Amino acid sequence: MPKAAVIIVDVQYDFLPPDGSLAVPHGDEILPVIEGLLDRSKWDWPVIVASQDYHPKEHISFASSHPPHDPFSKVQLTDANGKIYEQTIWPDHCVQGTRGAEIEKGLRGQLKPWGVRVKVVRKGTNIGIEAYSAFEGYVTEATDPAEPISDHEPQPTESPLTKYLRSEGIDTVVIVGLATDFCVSATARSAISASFETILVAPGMRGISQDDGKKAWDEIERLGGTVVGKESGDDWE
Ligand code: VGL
Ligand code: ZN
Repeated sequence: MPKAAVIIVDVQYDFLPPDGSLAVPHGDEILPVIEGLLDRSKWDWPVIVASQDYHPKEHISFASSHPPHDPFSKVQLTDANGKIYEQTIWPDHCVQGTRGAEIEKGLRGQLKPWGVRVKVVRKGTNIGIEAYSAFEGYVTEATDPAEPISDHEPQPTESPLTKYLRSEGIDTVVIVGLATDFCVSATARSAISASFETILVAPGMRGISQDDGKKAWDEIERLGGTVVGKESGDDWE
């Protein structure tokens, strides 16, 4: 029997219409899908993980840190090894301690009680490093609401989430959340690299760009993952 964890990526107010600072179009439509997935009378997940994009103020991914560049443009940055890379820059979002960073309330209610086998993974906490994948974050003992953490946590080198899932005997991950073309696809690619059987539930995710979201599904399938419910997922005009 496979042993599957569900990973809910970044279902936070700043990614949700109507007033998130980086609202994903139609992002709120995934809430009932996730509610169904977490219905304990239907499904019995041995592990549930919710990731939380959790940036310090002035994070490197914010356009406001790169004047005069506009949100959604790209800038060239230099990493710690002197390598130049391209980074899409965003409106300020998911700043630690703000409402926009909070996981959506209905979802939070369903995740209770936090603790054993229900974990929050926080990512993007290092001011100078972007982190899209939940596998680049910290497995926290966070309670509701968010606790403050240090602004300058170093990025973990080995993935705490991989370690945690393995310790629970998990071999399969079922992924939903926001946004398909960024954090969901990065999380799925990490999961595949770490040799987890990887399943995306298409109706439970939306992309910042609908087109790029669909390209991400193709890419995940090419890498060996599975995408279920494509026909009914993300089919708004
Ligand atoms: C995300 C852009 C910036 C995401 C996070 O959750 O997909 N996108 N930070
Ligand atoms: Zn972010």
